[in-house]
Amino acid sequence: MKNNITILLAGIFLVSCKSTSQTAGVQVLPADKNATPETVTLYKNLFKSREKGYFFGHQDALAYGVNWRYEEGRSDVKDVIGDYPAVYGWDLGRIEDKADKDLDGVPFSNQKRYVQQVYKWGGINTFSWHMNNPLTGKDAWNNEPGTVASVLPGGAKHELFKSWLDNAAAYFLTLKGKDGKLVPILFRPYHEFTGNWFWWCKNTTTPEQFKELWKFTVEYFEAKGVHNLLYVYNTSDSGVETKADFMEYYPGDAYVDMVSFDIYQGGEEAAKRDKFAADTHRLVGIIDEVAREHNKLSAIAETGFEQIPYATWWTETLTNAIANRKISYVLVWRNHGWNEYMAPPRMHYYAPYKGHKYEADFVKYYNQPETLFQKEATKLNLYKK
Ligand code: BMA
Repeated sequence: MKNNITILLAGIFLVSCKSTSQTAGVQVLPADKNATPETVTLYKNLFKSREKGYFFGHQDALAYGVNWRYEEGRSDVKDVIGDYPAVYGWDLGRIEDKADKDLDGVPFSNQKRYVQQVYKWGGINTFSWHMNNPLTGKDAWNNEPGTVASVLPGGAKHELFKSWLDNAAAYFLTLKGKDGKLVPILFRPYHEFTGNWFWWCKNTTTPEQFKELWKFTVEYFEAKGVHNLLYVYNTSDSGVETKADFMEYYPGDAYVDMVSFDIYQGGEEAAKRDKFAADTHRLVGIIDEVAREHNKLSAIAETGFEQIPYATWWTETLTNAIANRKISYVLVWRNHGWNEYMAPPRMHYYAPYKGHKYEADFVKYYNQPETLFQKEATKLNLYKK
């Protein structure tokens, strides 16, 4: 009897520990201590919504799709399932030069309207930045050694780099909803840094330089009064075998709100599919563990299988890879359609469109209880306490 009571008391203790740590998760605050009330509320609600499932996201979802561009209210995802994604990815690339259009041709004036529309629906906006190389003036993929050193304080391109951050800051401060509030943004700078294809990647940048770059950026935006950002740390699948690899360039809990990775399936062969599934599963395990240990959110910030040439990619490959891990969202890359600039020129898209051979599988995926799209996001009232 005494033993039974001990077991019972131990059980009650364990249950209460578990609920305390979950509550602690909900109580954490964004890295930016002056984050706007809506940003804080979104952050807290994202912790809660993990219990319901994960949001589905699509890059440039409202701007264009396969065989269409700039049709108000249209989205390839919506054409297939009758609902929009819940997360909408955008890119700042070319804001450096105050260009009219982003690097993929979307007018910033349109992008801004889409961001406002998403906020009105109660969806989530996320931004990456394929920032040009400030040292050479070429694009983000110009991985000239020494570029990061050149933009840090004391570097030859520091002032130029700051002027680019100024342009981004000014733009972020124009993203206001009809309610006059700044739209909260999941901001994912210096993405995929464990690869070797961007100027901020680890092949040309030391951990100290990367951390300094990251902290400088966060502090610069804060000093400019930009308080509607949640900061998303993001690796590629490349270069990350272990949790230690994932954390090697981590700038610290005070500068990060969400941890994430990008991964793409590279081919149709069973071996490629199995590799994608195994790598994704392992990486989701790593971000899940890091998120728990550091009280952060986690996500698959970019993924996809170009043209989705596989009948059950959504309901089997991707679903099984995520399994029962608690992530906030998974976002698939853009539906450009025919892309003559790619080598070789080809159809470039990652979400299905109406008429896609395997769209039925996406409908099944949509109907899974754990995948959350816009209608669910609207119900969750992510910007309300
Ligand atoms: C790549 C491709 C490119 C695009 C870039 C940035 O994956 O989609 O066409 O310019 O992302 O969006």
